[in-house]
Amino acid sequence: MTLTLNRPEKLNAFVTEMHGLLREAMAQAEGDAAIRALLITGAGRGFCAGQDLAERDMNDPNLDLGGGLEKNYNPFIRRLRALPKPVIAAVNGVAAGAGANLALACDLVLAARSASFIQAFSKIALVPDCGGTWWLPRLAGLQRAMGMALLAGKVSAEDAERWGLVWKVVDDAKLMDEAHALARTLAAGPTHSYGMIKKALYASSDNTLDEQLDLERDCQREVGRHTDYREGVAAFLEKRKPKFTGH
Ligand code: T3D
Repeated sequence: MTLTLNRPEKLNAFVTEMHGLLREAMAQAEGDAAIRALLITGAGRGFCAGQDLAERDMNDPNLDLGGGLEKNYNPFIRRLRALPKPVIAAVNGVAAGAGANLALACDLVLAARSASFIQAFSKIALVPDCGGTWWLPRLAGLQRAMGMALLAGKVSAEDAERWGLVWKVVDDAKLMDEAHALARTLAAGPTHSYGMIKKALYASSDNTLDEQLDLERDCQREVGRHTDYREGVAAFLEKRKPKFTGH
């Protein structure tokens, strides 16, 4: 399933209406067993410029940006990370603010060579959100996270790849072909075990080795009962390609 952020005239900056559409898309991705990979990209020349800055009422004495995160952004990020299916970001252009951190929330990030990542928040006196303060130091290290967050500069796709923020940079013209090919490959894979891989890897940075070994044991016990495991081993022994059902 492809989810295209579609407000190209404003670089797909988020407005409230988009959050409703994102909720519907997530419900579909979660509920439909035939959907075995989710691809997120942006329409036009940008991926997503984050929150639409014109949408907030600066004269509202009760303006509560935390409330907006709690209601819209945080549930979306949590659902993306918890989706037991691979999520790919195809970053086709600039990804700024919440847009950058939405991309980083995805399981694999493909970036067009001309794409860029901007932790734009401090330019408008905000702090990184949508999980940015959690995964920037984990992916890129504390110095680079600090530099990106304090200086809010543009990080090229190539630097982002070198820093571990991005799986792969591809030529602009090839981005969507590569992204669709990757999505098709993953959608034909052992979806149930992919879900377990996500669970184990995302838990790892908060676990001790002992806790992680226990988690791996539990995950392996579960996937070992799945028909996809039997199919994978049978296909190996019969020297053929496996046909995973994923569910
Ligand atoms: O409020 C809360 O809920 C708190 C949560 C916040 C989460 C956040 O995401 S905060 C960070 C918000 N994003 C930004 O601060 C980025 C703002 N945008 C930019 O700095 C630049 O647009 C870019 C560096 C991303 C791209 O620059 P450039 O030169 O390629 O494009 P542009 O000309 O600036 O933008 C094109 C159009 O999109 C332009 O509209 P116009 O003048 O042609 O009608 C521009 O105003 C609009 N646009 C871009 N980003 C936003 C935006 N409009 C509203 N909000 C935006 N974030």
